[in-house]
Amino acid sequence: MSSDDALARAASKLRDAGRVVVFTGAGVSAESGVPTFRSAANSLWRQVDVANFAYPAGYRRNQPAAWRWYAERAAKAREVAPNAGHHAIVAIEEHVPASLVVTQNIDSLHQRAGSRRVLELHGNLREVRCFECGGRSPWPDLASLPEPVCRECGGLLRPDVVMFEEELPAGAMDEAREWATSCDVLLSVGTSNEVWPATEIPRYASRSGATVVIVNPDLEGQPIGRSIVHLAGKSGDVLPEIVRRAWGVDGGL
Ligand code: BV8
Repeated sequence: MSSDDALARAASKLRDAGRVVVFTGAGVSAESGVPTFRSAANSLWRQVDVANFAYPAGYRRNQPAAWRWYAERAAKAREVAPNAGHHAIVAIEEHVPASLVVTQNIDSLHQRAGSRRVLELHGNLREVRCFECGGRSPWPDLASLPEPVCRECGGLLRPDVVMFEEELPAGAMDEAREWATSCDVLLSVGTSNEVWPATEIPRYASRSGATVVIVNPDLEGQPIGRSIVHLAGKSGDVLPEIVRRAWGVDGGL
């Protein structure tokens, strides 16, 4: 299928959809300047050893370096801005009767672009919490702390993200599955599909008869199938184009 045919098919399915899920990964924020994890030269896992930062045991052992690494990411997330891809997703929400953004991202860019229903599977960089007492604080208040020590109990502070080997927020996968198995279209944008259980979400949709539209410059290893449409390209280019074709509006604003 040519890319023009694929774009036309995706736009047509979206225009006729009553219920849409937009499932996103780090790639949707790449054009905002947020590093991805595994793809480009600037990917995070090439800079640090994930075992020492994004696993609880490694995080506890590797202080204050791991705390500072997350504090820098939280500051970066506050500095960057949503891109045309995030804004096109908001345009989709405005034109579809029911929609949900299910994101693996922790940068809050969907919310800052104006998305109203965002399900964060892997937590966020807005807050800090204590490993011991669970006390929470907004990150900026604590970013300058040299040591991540909880003021309430003296415990170790951590970002409010889901690290590897930690459970996702209670009910998150249930809600994601309920939406994925009842939607007409699921857009999978900017994810390598490497992390479980999030990686199951496009499969739920495809098995339930939805059209799955995959947007990624690198389609290698992405799911294939009769109801799966591949759109090669950056989300900041492809998503506004789909919105233009579906509803004749400039979705990337
Ligand atoms: C759990 C938060 C139960 C922290 C993250 C063996 C096999 C399979 C699974 C496992 C296994 N062993 C263990 C597991 C389970 C494990 C897992 O999946 N491991 C992986 C490494 C194999 N999962 C877990 O541990 C989960 N919990 O299962 O609990 C349990 C209990 C005890 C023991 C075991 C299990 C928790 C998972 C959550 C982990 N937290 N991050 C932080 O961010 O620091 S995961 C991390 O990866 C991020 O959240 C990220 O969102 C996520 C997925 O990555 P992507 O978003 O897809 O990003 P990536 O860089 O990979 O890809 C970017 C894509 O964008 C690329 O395709 C690129 O081509 C594309 N792109 C680039 N530019 C653009 C673009 N696309 C569009 N436009 C562009 N411009």
